[in-house]
Amino acid sequence: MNTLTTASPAVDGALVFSGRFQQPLRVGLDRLREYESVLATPFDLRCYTSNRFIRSVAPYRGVRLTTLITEAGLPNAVQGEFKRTVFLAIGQDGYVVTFSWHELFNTPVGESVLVAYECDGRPLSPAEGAPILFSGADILPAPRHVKRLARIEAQVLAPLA
Ligand SMILES: Nc1nc2c(c(=O)[nH]1)N[C@H]1C(S)=C(S)[C@@H](COP(=O)(O)O)O[C@H]1N2
Ligand SMILES: [Mo]
Repeated sequence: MNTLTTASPAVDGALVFSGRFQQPLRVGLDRLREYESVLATPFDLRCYTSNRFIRSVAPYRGVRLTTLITEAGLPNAVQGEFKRTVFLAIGQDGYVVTFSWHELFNTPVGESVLVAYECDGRPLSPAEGAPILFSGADILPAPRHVKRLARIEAQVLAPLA
């Protein structure tokens, strides 16, 4: 699948890949189902700042973030620059969390970073937070449990002289 658009602001429920990808990509909530899906294990949502238990979350189904990033194309204008790429995951409300290329593609953490569109066998609606990005291997999962994920922005860090 190859959905080419401009890097325009996200419309309702659409996820935009912008910045230093080889091509901008925009994936609507329905289109997420067209990719290979992964079923997550249930987990407890806990806030990092307070350790507060928020709620137990039934199994999510979603597509790996790495699958979508690979479709948008990692930056490769300069040899190896993908290895100094960071990805900002941005909610519709402007909430931002970070991932590194190494973390996503070169550690086990990346295998459980999903863009979820289903929970407990039921489709998630935008009102319920869809699409939800979450990192299933995090110690305290709430910070990187981004509701209403709107954009993934690729930034290539400059080499240090
Ligand atoms: N879009 C978005 N997602 C977010 C946040 C946010 O501010 N915006 N806060 C995170 C943090 S720090 C916590 S503790 C939980 C809070 O989850 P709740 O709103 O379901 O209680 O959401 C996480 N996901
Ligand atoms: Mo939090």
